[in-house]
Amino acid sequence: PHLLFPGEKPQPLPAAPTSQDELKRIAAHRAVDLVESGMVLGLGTGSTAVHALDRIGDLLRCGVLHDIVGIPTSKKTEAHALSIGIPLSDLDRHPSVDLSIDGADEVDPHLNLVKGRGGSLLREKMIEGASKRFVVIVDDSKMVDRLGCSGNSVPVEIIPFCWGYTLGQLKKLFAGECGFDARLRMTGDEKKEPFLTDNFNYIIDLYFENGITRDLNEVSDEILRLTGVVEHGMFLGLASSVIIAGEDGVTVKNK
Ligand code: ABF
Repeated sequence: PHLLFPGEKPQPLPAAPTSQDELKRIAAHRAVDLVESGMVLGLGTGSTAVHALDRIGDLLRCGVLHDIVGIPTSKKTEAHALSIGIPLSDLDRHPSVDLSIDGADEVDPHLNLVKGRGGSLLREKMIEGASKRFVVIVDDSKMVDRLGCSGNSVPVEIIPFCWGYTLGQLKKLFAGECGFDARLRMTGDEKKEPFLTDNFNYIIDLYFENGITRDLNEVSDEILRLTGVVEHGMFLGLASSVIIAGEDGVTVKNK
């Protein structure tokens, strides 16, 4: 069932070529079709998730949806959701989330994800992990054969205390990997200040030349075992469905 404003006609898929942002919007709107009044929603972060937020805001404003509570996965999402009138809560007050909708940086054939290029991976993992259903929305450029092989990083959130030590520990963990690199994420005009997450932590970006070739769960455990590590951006087995928008249409993959 498609959620439509009163009098709104279902939109046919636009003729190709379609911009990447349009594909993100199409995937996001398809996910919002799953939202029902009364739900507790995990609200994702990023340029794809923002289309879902805007749609939910519009549907609330015109009364098609009501009694929605949103749990934002970042301060940026919190500010945007408030600006468009989505009532907000948190996991303390709503520990069980009905549905989370969020983007991803990479999706592998088993629906494992890399997330966190935007730096919000910790709150995303807490909220999406607490969700009965987690729907990922992507354009087809995010689909990969193996996590870490798109040239983008696998982010790891660490505590700032002695970050150089933690960086060294992570480098040691992957010393045998061909072409592996790990770098502290920097920000600012001259990229001289460490990027700070919403939780006042740092991010170390791991780069794998050929993607992660070892067992993902083992790699996850090894990273999490390092004491300075808070969380990493591999979301293994968490996604219930992935909605992929491409120029040929929308594909939905379920776990
Ligand atoms: C967040 O936004 C992430 O975890 C991921 O890093 C990113 C995807 O961003 P976009 O939709 O802008 O490509 O959900």
